[in-house]
Amino acid sequence: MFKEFLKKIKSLNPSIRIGVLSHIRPDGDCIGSQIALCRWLQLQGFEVSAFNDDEVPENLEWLQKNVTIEKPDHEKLDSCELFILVDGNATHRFGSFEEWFKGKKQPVWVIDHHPDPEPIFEITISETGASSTCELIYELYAQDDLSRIDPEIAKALYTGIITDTGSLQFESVTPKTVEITADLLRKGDFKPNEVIERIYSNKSIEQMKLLSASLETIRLFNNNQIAVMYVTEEMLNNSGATFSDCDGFVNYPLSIGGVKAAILMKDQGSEGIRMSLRSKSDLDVNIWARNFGGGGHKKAAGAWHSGPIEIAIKEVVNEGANQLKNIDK
Ligand SMILES: [Mn+2]
Repeated sequence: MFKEFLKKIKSLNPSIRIGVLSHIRPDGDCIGSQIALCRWLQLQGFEVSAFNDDEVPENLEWLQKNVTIEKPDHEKLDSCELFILVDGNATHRFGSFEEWFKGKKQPVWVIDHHPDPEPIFEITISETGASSTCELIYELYAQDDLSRIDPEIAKALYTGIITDTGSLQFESVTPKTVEITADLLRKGDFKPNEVIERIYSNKSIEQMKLLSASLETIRLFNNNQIAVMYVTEEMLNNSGATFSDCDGFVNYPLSIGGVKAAILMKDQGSEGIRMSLRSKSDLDVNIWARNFGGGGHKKAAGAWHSGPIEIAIKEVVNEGANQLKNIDK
């Protein structure tokens, strides 16, 4: 999988600077894979810069030890001779980098597990069967030298795998995924609860109030097979929470018995409605989301609607119902 990657990277002059980017609105998998890849590159002797337009979420900040993720600017980007993108396969997922990169000549490589990568990269490591990008970065170490994985790297990779698989519960989890996490526990010399508590047990009272209000909005459609839940700016004001506090909310409507797919709609007023789509059936939310300017995986995707909320619910549910009809045929 990394044969060409390893051959090429080991032929580069190690004095060059490599820029590693994670996608906007970062999650555990992109931050974990970014840090573990940066460490691997540092161990090869390269100068490395880690970029993201957005702030690292508070519950992931602790992963930054020998690697600090910074906002890119033109000067910093200009100093890199190669870019590697992780956990996203289209340049628009990487914020201001896309605009800056227009007309530039530096090679761009990508390591990712989402379907349909843009055909523009010099090297594309695209494994849709992998649970997470962190699983792929572990594979990079495995194909080079597994003994390089120290506790910092192990925790970064473990965090990414755990957050991208709903704590090893999703369909994407294979025996290999579990074997990798076991090896990371061994190499990092830590207990699973250390990471789980840092990631999940730091919720705020504001977030709890927002969750409570959003649960009230759950509605079921199409013989109770499609669940919709929403969050509005007014609900944020009332609770004191922010839209980023909605992470994971979509799992509540999805967990209702008989529900095949769930949508969380974040109504951002004049900026439209940002949607998270989740499936626990054959309904492919990647295809569903593509009808609304988005995409992702079969079981998890994001999309957008111009609003207003009632129109969005109607149109999005209709599209999902049509797809369920086609599956039943
Ligand atoms: Mn991922």
